[in-house]
Amino acid sequence: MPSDFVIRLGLCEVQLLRGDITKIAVDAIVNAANSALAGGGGVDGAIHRAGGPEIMQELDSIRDRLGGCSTGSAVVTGAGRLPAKYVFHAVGPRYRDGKHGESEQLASCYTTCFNLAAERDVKAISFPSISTGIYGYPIEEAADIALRVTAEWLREKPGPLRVVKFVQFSEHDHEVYRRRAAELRGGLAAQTHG
Ligand code: AR6
Repeated sequence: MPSDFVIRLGLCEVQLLRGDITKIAVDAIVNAANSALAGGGGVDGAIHRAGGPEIMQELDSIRDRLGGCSTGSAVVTGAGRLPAKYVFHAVGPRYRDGKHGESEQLASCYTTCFNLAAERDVKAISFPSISTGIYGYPIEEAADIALRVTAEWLREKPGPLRVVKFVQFSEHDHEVYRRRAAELRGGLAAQTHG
């Protein structure tokens, strides 16, 4: 799949792609899960369908041990039949009005996944647009948070990470990400190199 928008931040390439995240090979695929780790629709459903039952079996045992996963955090499983080593199941916030800590919780999803990636020597990671489907987070704000947290992370502790892929399912969301990235590009690059 061609990557139609690329930002270089230090040693890392940030790509914006339109497509199905389950088809794109990386080391770690991020899922937009729920706090019960119970599976669901949207990208979560697609990941379980494509990855097979092993992923849910692992989540069952994590749920037995930990009770679930809090909003803004993530848990790790293998990737079953997906073209990856890991799935990071991140739990984004349900959007209410933006005044209930949603932006901090969404930012925390991305930071947690970057931390998990660093602990596992992940070189390539892919993110869906967490919380912007069933959970209703406005796409413009969510794209800004995703891109800013990424730039901040890559500036402070890039580690072994070399490729970050943001995968948008719809053309509309892809256009929004591209527009936000273009607007932020100068600032993001300056932040990272400056
Ligand atoms: N590849 C990439 N992105 C996708 C795919 C795909 N195959 N399928 C959907 N998307 P959502 P949320 C996009 O609703 O808002 C689940 O039931 C989709 O267009 O999947 O965080 C969970 O179990 C949207 O832009 O996640 C939770 O209960 C984005 O993925 C709840 O939904 C996220 O939409 C989480 O809701």
